[in-house]
Amino acid sequence: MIRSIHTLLVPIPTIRTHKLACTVMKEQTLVLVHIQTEDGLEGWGEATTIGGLSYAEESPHSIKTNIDTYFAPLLIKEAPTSTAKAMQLLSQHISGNRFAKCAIETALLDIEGKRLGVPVSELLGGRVRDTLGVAWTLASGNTEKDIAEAKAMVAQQRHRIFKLKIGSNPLEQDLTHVLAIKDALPDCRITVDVNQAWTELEAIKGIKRLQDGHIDLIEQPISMRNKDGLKRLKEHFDVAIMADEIVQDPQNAFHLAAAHCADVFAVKINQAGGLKAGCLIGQLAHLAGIELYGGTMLEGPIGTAASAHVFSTFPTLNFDTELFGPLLLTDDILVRPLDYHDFNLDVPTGAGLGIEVDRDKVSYYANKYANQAQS
Ligand code: MUC
Ligand code: MG
Repeated sequence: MIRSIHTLLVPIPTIRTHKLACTVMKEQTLVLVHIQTEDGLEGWGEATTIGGLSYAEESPHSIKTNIDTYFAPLLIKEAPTSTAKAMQLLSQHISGNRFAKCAIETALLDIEGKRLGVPVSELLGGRVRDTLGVAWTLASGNTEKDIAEAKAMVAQQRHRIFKLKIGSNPLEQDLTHVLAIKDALPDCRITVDVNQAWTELEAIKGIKRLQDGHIDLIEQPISMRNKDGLKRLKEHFDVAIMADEIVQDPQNAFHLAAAHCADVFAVKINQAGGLKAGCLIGQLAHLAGIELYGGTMLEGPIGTAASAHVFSTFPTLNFDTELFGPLLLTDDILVRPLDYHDFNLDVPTGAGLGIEVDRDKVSYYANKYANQAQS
């Protein structure tokens, strides 16, 4: 039975400016959820979004406020006896708020795994892989800096798949940038994420040049509202077209999969509304013959560990993952950071999420935020 639910806003600076079509980030705000149970267990969950309200319809502040005001009182009052019952209760009484639901489910599964002595992956149907390939996003806004950054990543055996954030510059400038990076790194997989910035006509022009330049994957080139346009692009080009922002809860993913609107789905646990929802999307996409990619909402280490447990259960993961979120931050809030090596991330093996949160670090950043907000 749940005894308490606490939420914290934990902003951590990024190692460099991270430039997307929709925003420019200098820090990432983690919304942490800490749940304690009557029998003395505790679990951690995390929600993140990107650039306040610029990426999605929930912000760190709305996530915290809605958990404090609506989720926590409901869960304490109704006292659900399992994660499944708690999530059923939330879906009956709270519409939307998928990111907040994800944070709560993460903390509850962390507790359930600890109680049963098994990793979260085993509560989600079981892992079929123990390591995940991890892409890095080049988004400094400067071609030469991006090339130097990518070469350093390859030399450290950290990443050999690179995603480029484009769409905020004129089309020609973006294409020149991408093709220069592909030229400098011929042996690496290079993908682009347009974050919905192109019109369909711009996408036709842009994707043709990127396909000719041997770019491997084109992510969400046009508005998430133009589902038919995405399908047209998928059918017109050989290069793989990936759906990201448009893939939301399992029901919406089902319709996209049934209509085969994309070659690949980026699955994100926040966007899906939780870990089980993320697994469901992975399974249904696979059944529809759609390839899978493990996406990130630039989560910190708690959300990244949760995502890793989910992606470890996917039947196939041919486009790997982009679970680099913790590496974009200047500090880690775990006692032992997640293990990145040989171009991969190890899926944690301990009970629950298999991580230990550094409470001093969490308090330091949470207090810093609270003090800034007051002054
Ligand atoms: C997105 O749209 O995929 C993932 C990597 C990154 O840099 O931004 C995110 C969001
Ligand atoms: Mg994306």
